[in-house]
Amino acid sequence: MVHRSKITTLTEFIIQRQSEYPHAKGALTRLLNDIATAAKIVNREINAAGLVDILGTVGKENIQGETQKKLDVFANEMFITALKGGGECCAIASEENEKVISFSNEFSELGKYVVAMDPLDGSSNIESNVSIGTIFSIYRRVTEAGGGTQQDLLQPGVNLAAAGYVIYGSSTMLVYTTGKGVNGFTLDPSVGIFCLSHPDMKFPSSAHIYSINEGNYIYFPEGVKRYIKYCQESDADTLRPYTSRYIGSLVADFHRNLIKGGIFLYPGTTKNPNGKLRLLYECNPIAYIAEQAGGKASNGFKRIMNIEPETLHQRAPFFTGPRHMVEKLESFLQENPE
Ligand code: AHM
Ligand code: MG
Repeated sequence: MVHRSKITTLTEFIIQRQSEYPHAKGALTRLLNDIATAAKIVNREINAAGLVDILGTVGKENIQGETQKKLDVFANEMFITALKGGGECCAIASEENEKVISFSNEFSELGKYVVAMDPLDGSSNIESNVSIGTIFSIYRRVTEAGGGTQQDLLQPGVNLAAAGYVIYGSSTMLVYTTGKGVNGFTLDPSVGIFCLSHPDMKFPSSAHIYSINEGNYIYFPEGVKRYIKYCQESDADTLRPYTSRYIGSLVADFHRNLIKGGIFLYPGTTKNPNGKLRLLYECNPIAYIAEQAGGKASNGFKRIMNIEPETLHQRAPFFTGPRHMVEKLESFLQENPE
């Protein structure tokens, strides 16, 4: 007879976790559930992307000057709708919207949380069937009443209440943390339920991957150039030369590195000194997960989660992975200041 171990669903898991906080009223649980529900609907559209008229662009640019894909717009609307209807979130900052979306209806303005998100990260990969993701940051609001404001969203990563990502890959997973470790849930598509598949995720000690868009090499700071050469040198004790892996989709690159062990690098360049990735909804949530998985996230000189944000869409150089790899990279940058 085959014995199946108990299946723990995402909903069961977050309710169990909530019971560890005697004063919790379930608001964060409901908010995470709202995100998971929207993610399932986005997942359905992504899976059908080749079948229905959803590939391609809508002929507009977002605030970053990037062409919006139809799926970007769909995912953005879906998460906004789910969070607005859920009542726990009083404002959203999204990669796709220039300004904060404040929910000032009498239902949502009581929400204690705000969410910063990249609804569809890595969207340049959509047409080629490469993994894409959703990234989210959840903060407690700091204003007292009414719809949430920019002030609620311009908080450093150290104030995060929760963060996570959804990866739409060969399977769909939701990975999140509330500051008590990192747990991963795989969507069972036959029943539409996220089930705990990766409890207490940690970077493995045998890390040997580096992930960077080396096509930009000539624009990188000297410290990064030297670190890349270090990764390529032979040294059995440190598992070098490392393997190079780069998808061009932050969630997918980070997720692989979390499971297999590797460092992700998106440095500043001579053209873009702050790099490409956005602090509030790309760097901070991934940094929180990295730290909770025993790793580190830095802009090369400072912990990402300590950076005080000044604008919603600000960017930061981003290096994340196992602690020892990020610290090695930092030493190269600090020895080679520009
Ligand atoms: P996006 O949010 O517009 O999709 O851009 C972010 C993506 C990340 O997923 C990825 O790490 C990076 O851009 C790749 O950039 P590049 O193509 O410059 O290597
Ligand atoms: Mg995006």
